[in-house]
Amino acid sequence: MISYSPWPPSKEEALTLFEQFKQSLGSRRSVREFATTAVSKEEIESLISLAASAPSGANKQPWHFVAVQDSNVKRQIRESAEQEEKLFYKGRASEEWLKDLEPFGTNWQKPFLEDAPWLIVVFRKNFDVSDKGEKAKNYYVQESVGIACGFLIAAIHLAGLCTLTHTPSPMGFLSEILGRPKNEKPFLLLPVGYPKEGARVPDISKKEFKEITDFI
Ligand code: IYR
Repeated sequence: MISYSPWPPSKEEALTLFEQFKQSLGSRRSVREFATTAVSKEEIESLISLAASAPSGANKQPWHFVAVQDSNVKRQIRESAEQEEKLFYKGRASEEWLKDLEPFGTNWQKPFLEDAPWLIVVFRKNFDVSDKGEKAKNYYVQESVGIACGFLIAAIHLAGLCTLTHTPSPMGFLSEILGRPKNEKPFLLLPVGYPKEGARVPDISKKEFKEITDFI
C-alpha cells in the first residue's frame, strides 16, 4: 500500500471546480450531426488516457479502445452498421421501441459514422490472454467498461467536442472489421468531433430530482 494524496489541495478550490464540472456536464447532449472538422490524434490519445484512469474490478482494466480515423475503415463500419440498422428499423424493433425512438428522429442512416473525424470503438474483455496463451479472469467487466465510457463521454464534452453513444445491434461486425481477438467484444461506438453548424438535438429533459432520489 502507498499513501493517498487527497486532491485538490483545498475545499474552496474543490467547490469551484465542481460547480464548473456540473455546469459543463449539465450542458452535454448526444449529437448526431457532425462536422468533418479534424481533431488531432494527440487530443484523442489524451481523452482515451483519461478514460483508462477509471476504476475497474481488481484493477484488471478490462477494456481496449480502437480509435479509427481511416476513411476506408469508417466507410466499412458505416456500411455494416447501416445494414444492421435497416433490419432493426424494418422489422427487428418492436412497435413500442420504435414509438419510444420517435422524439429522437433516428433512422437506419448513420452519416455520422463517416462525417465524424474519429470513431472510438470500446471493447470489453471478458478475460485476458497472456502472451503464452494463458487465460486470466476479469471481474465486473460490464460495470468497469461502463464507468470508463462514462469518463470518456465526460472528457469528450469537457474538451469542447461532442459524441453519441452509438450501439448498432448486433455489433459483431466491429470485431471483424477491426481485427480484434475473440476475448474482446464490442461495447460502445463513440463518434467524436465537432457538431455540424446548425446541428439540432431532440427537445427532451431529465426526470425531476425527487423522482430519481430518496434520502433515508
Ligand atoms: N441502434 C439504433 C436504435 C436506437 C436505439 C436506442 I435505445 C436509442 O437510444 C437510439 C437509437 C440506432 O442507433 O438508430
